[in-house]
Amino acid sequence: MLTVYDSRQRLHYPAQEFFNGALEPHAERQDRIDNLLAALGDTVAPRDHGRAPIEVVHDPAYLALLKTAHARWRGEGRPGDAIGYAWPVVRRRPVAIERIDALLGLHSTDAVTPVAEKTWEVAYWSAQTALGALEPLLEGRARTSFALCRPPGHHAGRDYLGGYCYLNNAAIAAQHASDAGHSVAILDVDYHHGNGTQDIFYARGDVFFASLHADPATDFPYFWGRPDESGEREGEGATLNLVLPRGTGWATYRPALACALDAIARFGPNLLVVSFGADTFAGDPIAGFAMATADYPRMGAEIAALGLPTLVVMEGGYAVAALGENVAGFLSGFG
Ligand code: OKP
Ligand code: ZN
Repeated sequence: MLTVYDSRQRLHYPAQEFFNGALEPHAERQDRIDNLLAALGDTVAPRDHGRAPIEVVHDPAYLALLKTAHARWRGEGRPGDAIGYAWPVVRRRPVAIERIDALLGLHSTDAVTPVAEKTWEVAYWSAQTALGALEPLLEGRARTSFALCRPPGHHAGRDYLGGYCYLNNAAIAAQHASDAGHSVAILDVDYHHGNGTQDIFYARGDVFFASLHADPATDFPYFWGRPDESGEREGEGATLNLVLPRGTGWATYRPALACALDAIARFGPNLLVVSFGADTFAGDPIAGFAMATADYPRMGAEIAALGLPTLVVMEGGYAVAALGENVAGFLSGFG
């Protein structure tokens, strides 16, 4: 399996996140990368596709903030990472916002996603990694490829960060493939709902989005991912949310996955983007499913049976010691 990775993705280290009411060490750790690299072997660095494919998906004011937030935060004399703590109340009228504290609230969904010194650079190269892994699929040089993205992307929307995500790597790659003339479906099998990806394509009928995830009634991101969210306007019917209870293992997961794969097959894409999170693993420290290491090759094989050129994009997975083995297992399912 072709694995694309840029070593600059290791530079990002948000120190802390709010977890159970206190600032705790951040779960999206640098050593996730080390464990993945040890299990996956050789990688190829992406070429630089530049900002253009990122700017198709993300808002310019948001990108400008992401790039400057940490320096502005420090410029105001604040220690540590830039992190929002005040958000515009739902339905608050639009007002001119200048203050960095307020801008962070305007362009974020939560206080678990700090902007650290290198966040822009690292998120940029994570997005380039997704584009770099897509390239051989577009050129017909490979059937499957793996984008070893870090930080993850599926909670980031057009103009907001959240859920450890800054740029939506899967959406950027899907959009780029769509712009190259492909009919694209996105399958999100991270433990958490891919709210950012859903939001980006919600009103579009040309990109299909299906997600299997923990019930947002009990799990992050709480405000998105319910089964009645099915798209809007031209996008009506092009979003599919399948909600699973805590404790879900392969026996419960498999039929739901089959349902998502059927829906994707009916949509009839010619390219698949998989947002893959290994946080469905039983040992994950922040999640509640019960998937075993031996289940990941099965999951990969079921998805591979669609027979589509497939870009696998790394999302979550926080049981660091088992991460590489679980991801390598999933990729092995593609043969
Ligand atoms: C990012 B990705 C649980 C708090 C959850 C945020 C989780 C972000 C997950 N008590 N905190 O989808 O893996
Ligand atoms: Zn996740």
